[in-house]
Amino acid sequence: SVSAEGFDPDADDDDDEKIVHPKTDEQRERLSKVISGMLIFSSLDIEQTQQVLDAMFERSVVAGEHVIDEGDDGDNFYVIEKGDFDIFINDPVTKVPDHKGTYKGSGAFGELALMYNCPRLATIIATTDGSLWGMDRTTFRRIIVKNAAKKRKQYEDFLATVPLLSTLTVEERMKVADAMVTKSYDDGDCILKQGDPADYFYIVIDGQVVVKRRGDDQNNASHEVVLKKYGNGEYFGELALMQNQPRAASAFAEGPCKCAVLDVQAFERLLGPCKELLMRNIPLYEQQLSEIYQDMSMSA
Ligand code: 1OR
Repeated sequence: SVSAEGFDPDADDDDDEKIVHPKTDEQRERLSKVISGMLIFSSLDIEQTQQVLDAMFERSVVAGEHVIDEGDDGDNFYVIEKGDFDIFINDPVTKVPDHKGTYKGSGAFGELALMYNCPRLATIIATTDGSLWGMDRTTFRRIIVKNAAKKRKQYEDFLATVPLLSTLTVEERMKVADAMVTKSYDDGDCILKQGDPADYFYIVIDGQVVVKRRGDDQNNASHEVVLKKYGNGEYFGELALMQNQPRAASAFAEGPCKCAVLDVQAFERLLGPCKELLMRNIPLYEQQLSEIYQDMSMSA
């Protein structure tokens, strides 16, 4: 399992020579585009983002290539520009690789061994030809891990108040903080959209979120019903992730709001111990939906 013991970014020498991989304008532009929406880079300042752009290097892969093997030492962190990649973890008893998930054309991997100074926790295999951007271990620790230390402080108190996470140990909650990113929304912004593929899990930090579902009534007219409102410390977006289905409803900011966001891999890796709590809401959603539609057909 992951250990947070190696988490000491200050142990790395800050005066290290900065690593620069020269790039054409075209490459730099492509890389900027790839990293612009990525959670892991979203809290970096301009200077740090420049250093990331300088340090990253392009790597092509062919279908079938092992980019990372579980148990190896961690050298690089990778961001996907193109291509699909399977995630395997060896069964602890039989040692047979178990398929745990897939990156489809986007995402990032290889941060854990660098973050926690531990062997690789999973095997990543390209299932198509593809293109990656890599970042060496030293740069990753200097920039990303240093930022993660700040995030632990920032999220520590808040996460301790989230009921869903109450069964986690302090150390488990710290790892949730490491993987989390804050996203801010203005009134009316769509946070996630019904029918879209599921990518993130959300906890409301501040403000209010309303979840609405579009459906057809008996006359096939489509309308939107409010399913639920969420306030501080409440979570949403778990249903599609757990059921591996498109979003069943849309979520909107009601007034300005802030959410803490986890990607699907971090959700599966870190919230396993909360699964029972997460499952509890699922029958409630179904019941609530059938009640809403019953009411509508009665009043029609
Ligand atoms: P790494 O440096 O350990 C393998 O190298 C990478 O696979 C790892 O960082 C993550 O970026 C990525 N558990 C562990 N690592 C995962 C997982 C994962 N998913 C992606 N990686 N899961 C746990 C399953 C119980 C989630 C599977 C969806």
